[in-house]
Amino acid sequence: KDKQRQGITIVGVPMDLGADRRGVDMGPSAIRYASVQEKLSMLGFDVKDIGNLQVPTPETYDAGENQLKYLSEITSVSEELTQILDDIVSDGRFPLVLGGDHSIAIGTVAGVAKRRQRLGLIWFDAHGDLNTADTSPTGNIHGMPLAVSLGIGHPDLVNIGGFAPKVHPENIVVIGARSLDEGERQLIRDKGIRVFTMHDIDRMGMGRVIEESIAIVTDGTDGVHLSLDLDGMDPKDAPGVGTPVPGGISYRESHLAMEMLSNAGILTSAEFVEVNPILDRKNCTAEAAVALIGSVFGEKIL
Ligand code: B3U
Ligand code: MN
Ligand code: MN
Repeated sequence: KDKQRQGITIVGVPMDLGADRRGVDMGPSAIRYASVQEKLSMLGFDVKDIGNLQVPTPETYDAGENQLKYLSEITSVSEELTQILDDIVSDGRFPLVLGGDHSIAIGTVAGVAKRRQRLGLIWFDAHGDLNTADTSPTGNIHGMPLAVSLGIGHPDLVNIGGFAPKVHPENIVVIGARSLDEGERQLIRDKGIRVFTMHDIDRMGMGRVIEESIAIVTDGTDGVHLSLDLDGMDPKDAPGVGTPVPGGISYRESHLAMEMLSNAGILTSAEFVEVNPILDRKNCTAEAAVALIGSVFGEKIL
């Protein structure tokens, strides 16, 4: 009943400057085409789509510094996104952000953390996104947003929104990791970040992984953000992503995770990123995203 009145505000960020391939900028359109608004309305929410942020086209800019490609363009979009997210939260609505590459999380997390004492963060991803300019094998900023949110990285990114860090290591879980760079492994050890790798998911089962995750992200926090990179899923189920890694989270496991998060009623914001329609099969990755969004917002099998 409560839920019936809850407002959700959708914002799209057609960002591809943080990845090194085009196509992910069409992610928000693909997810809308897969009927995200209809799904949420059907579930009884008051849904408002405020459209897309303006993102510069890569061909019209110089990538700049090789280890931080498009740093200044990504910085300005992130600042704008931070402001928009802060406004949505201040309105008492649930922000649902559609990407775009994962560099958009820098702005999303900044915006949702702004008025909170302590944010819990669930990072669903094949990767750690814990690189810095020094450790990145690519210079692509979409491999850095979790480090940036922890206050580690280029000061322009780290200080977006005028405060840092946005999250603390003890309130973060990474789920689905199976491709980590050496610098990321080091940072995970140094900061004591709880990473549920595919190995852990295989051994423990997704049910226990989510139970433990919920305990970690709710311990002393006043909000929980879900940052879901579709490449966390297995490429068989979600082929439309820029950097597919075999051996991922199955379609059902990912739904179980979302259903359990929904039942726990802990999420206060969410984003779905890295959908690349150019690499997809008949929009099935965007459709998977919308199905997961349904589960996040309480869609039940029975
Ligand atoms: N860890 C690599 C690859 C990568 C990260 N995120 C995605 N790919 N999607 C990097 O470039 O940092
Ligand atoms: Mn990612
Ligand atoms: Mn990823």
